[in-house]
Amino acid sequence: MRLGLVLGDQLSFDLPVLRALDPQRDMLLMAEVDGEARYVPHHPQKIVFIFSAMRHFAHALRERGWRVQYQTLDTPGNSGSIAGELKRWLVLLGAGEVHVTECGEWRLEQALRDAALPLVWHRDTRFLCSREAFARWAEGRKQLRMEHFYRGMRKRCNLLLEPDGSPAGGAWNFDGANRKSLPRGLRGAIPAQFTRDAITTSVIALVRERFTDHYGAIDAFDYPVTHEEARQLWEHFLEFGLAAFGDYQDAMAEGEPYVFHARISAALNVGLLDVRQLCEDVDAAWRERRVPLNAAEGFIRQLIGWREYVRGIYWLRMPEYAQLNYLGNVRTLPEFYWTGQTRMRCMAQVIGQTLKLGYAHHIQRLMVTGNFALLAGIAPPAICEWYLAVYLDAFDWVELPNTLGMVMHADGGYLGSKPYCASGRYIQRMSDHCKACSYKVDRVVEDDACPFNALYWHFLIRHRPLLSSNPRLTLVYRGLDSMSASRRDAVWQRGQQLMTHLDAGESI
Ligand code: FAD
Ligand code: DLZ
Ligand code: SF4
Repeated sequence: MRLGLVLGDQLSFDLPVLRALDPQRDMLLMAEVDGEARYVPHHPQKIVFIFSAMRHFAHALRERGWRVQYQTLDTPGNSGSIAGELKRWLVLLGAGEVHVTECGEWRLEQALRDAALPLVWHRDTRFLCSREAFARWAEGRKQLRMEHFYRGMRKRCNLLLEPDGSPAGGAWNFDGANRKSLPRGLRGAIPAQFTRDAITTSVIALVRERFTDHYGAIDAFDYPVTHEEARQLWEHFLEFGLAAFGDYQDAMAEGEPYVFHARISAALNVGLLDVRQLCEDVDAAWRERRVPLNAAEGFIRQLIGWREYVRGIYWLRMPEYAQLNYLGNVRTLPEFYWTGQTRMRCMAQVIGQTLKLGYAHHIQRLMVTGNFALLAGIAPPAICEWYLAVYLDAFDWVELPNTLGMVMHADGGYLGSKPYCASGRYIQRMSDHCKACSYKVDRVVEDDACPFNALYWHFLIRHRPLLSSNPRLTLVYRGLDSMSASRRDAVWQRGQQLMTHLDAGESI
């Protein structure tokens, strides 16, 4: 008899381990363990989501004839770690081999490799680009660029192509058309809703009791926990969200946590949705003229471009990638990231919805909480831990390159060509938060001036030796140089004052 491991983010019926084993002869192991639930202070809804989806998947596997050894968190004898459970059940069941699918996270894969177990590894075919194929693509390239990778993927996957193989609409990228702010009076799509069954209700009770020390509310939990529910979420987006996704991809608005975003990342990352199917559905929606090309292209780029690209970089560069700190940041994470208590309206909105829902869309993560961390010089491990803890979709393979590389520029520009630093003016353009803020977005040095403004210039001044030769920052440095010396000094002083508040543990 062989034992097959199914992890909390491996809930797919076509998981390689399931294809390699025989339901008649072999046994599957699924385990809720403290080690995975506590290695960062995960949002309570993230733990509910994973445990409930795991329990539903175990049921579904049993219905398909599999024997599943399922350990709940409070099963007596639970060793508390995945490696510990494998060792225990290998002996108890007298199994000869343990079959495992590549892990999402380097940390866990290393722990399993170190555990002296008779492991048989399987490549995770749920991704479109294997670790090896990405390494071949990257070989010999001095700089990696997502756009080049993406074009290759479009051709390889035959998505949004004309019959002659050229890109639909004559261009690979319609980003220029995808930067509209939300017009007054237009609301985002109404989100799909899900009812809690007995399994989810009992998991909520367990998490409420056991994880009182983790930040984030549990009450609003409203996520799909089965393949059928995830499909409903996806179809809801195809019908009500996708057509406007392109235009308003970068928009933010008061009280609009989702705008026209799909909200599928958590379900996709744990295996409740299949990326190939999603891409085919979007391609079909465009061909049948149900959605415009800028929406279909924008969406597919996120899935076969960014998602696969960041995973490729993660596995190419781990473990040393996690240690990078190009800008030499050392500041601790301000307490308000965990409470939302700040006078900065944009930050309070994004952090508030994050604590309530375990969700924020890409521009909120990149240009609000990410931008602030970059400008304020937060140490990469501290901000990476925050992103890994607070979002339902967060797994190291996707969170780390996005945070450490894209947001913090801690890899020196390996993943993206320039830091996404921005002043309050960007947030003003893409949202209505500034109107409701007690800071003034058009001021820089005054006590009531938007903190993003002085911090932006402070960032550019203090990192001048590392950043000024970047051709994509030439104009920005020209703007800095056109300031009078006294103005530059006043801006620097205001930046210093804000940093002093942060270092004293005060909210701003
Ligand atoms: P949509 O905007 O509707 O996009 C559709 C899908 O595209 C997403 O579900 C996701 O699977 C994929 N996608 C979009 N952008 C990215 C990206 N940059 N990288 C990878 N996939 C992408 N995404 C995660 O899945 N897990 C994370 O831990 C995570 N951490 C992030 C941290 C930071 C600092 C930033 C800037 C981005 C992060 N992202 C992460 C990417 C992105 O923000 C989320 O995938 C997205 O917000 C999920 O919401 P959605 O499903 O509504 O996405
Ligand atoms: C995120 C998570 C949590 C909270 N709990 C578990 C768990 O108890 N059991 C499990 O198998 N997986 C869990 N996961 C997902 C794992 O952390 C994930 O499989 C690894 O990070 C590797 O990608
Ligand atoms: Fe955010 Fe500044 Fe606008 Fe306030 S004024 S909402 S801090 S960008």
